[in-house]
Amino acid sequence: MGRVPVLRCGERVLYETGAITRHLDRRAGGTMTPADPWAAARMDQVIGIVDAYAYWPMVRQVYAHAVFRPAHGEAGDPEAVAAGLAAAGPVLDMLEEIAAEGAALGAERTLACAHLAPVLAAFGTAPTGGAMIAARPALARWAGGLRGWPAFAATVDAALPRRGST
Ligand SMILES: N[C@@H](CCC(=O)N[C@@H](CS)C(=O)NCC(=O)O)C(=O)O
Repeated sequence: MGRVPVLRCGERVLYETGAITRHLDRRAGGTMTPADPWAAARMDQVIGIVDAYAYWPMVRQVYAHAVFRPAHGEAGDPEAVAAGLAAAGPVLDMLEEIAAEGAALGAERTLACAHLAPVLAAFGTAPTGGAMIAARPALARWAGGLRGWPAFAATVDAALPRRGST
């Protein structure tokens, strides 16, 4: 499909983010997958929600057109931003419900955190996106914790152009 990420391990090639993160976690002993079946199901549910409903509107429509393109001197499409913001609302509501239940949170980070963190961070750099996250208290707490996650903080600043930056 001409997409990233791709993991190359010797002769083997693996693509699809969820397959890559699950594979890496299993190789490391599964420390980012909860042992509790419901917590593991919530983790998988969040990964599914991000892939199916969140990535396109929140990253490819809102972040790409409100933040990334302008930061690179290209015009964003306001209609794409508006469509993305409209589609993001119900997605954030689903994530808020899961975050409020707490099963996907806990003291330890799960693969759901790894899947969700970059999408929330990108969406949150758009002003309306940040406000939409802030309006959902449990999700906002989750997003705040993810911003302070050392593994995430070590990569996000280099990866995400900020609005108004060059
Ligand atoms: N289902 C794939 C989607 C991967 C994907 O859409 N990657 C984006 C970047 S995050 C990409 O490569 N876009 C390039 C393009 O669409 O041309 C996965 O979960 O890995």
